[in-house]
Amino acid sequence: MAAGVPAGTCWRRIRPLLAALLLTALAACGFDGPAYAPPPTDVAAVVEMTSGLSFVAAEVTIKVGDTVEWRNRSLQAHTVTTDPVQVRQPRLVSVPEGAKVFDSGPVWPGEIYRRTFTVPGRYQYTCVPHERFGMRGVIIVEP
Ligand SMILES: [Cu+2]
Repeated sequence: MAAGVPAGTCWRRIRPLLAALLLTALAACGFDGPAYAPPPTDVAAVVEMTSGLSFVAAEVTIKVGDTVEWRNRSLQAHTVTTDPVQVRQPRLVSVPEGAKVFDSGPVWPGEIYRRTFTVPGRYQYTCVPHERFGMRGVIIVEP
């Protein structure tokens, strides 16, 4: 410590700067919800992936040919998965007959995943890392 500078002064000066840096970093990670642009007009529904380990809304109804957009507004990666091979409880995921199963792979904080549904029916999906926490959703595609 330099002569004449009371102990703790340095820390008091640095602390607000560190706090600002931390908040900026957390915001960049989606802590406060990343700054998303509005969805394109061809997106029929937006589902948020939250820090509470849920999809909001958990159930969405769209028309065949519509696109759903998932937005990760949390601090951890999530997935949108209907592939029974990827999950612990295959009975909890499903797609209608004639539709292909899918897996978004990791959707990182601040990222978006979009999917267009061309086969009508009921799609039950889960988030692979948070399946055991009940992070599940349903897309109903009307003909
Ligand atoms: Cu998740």
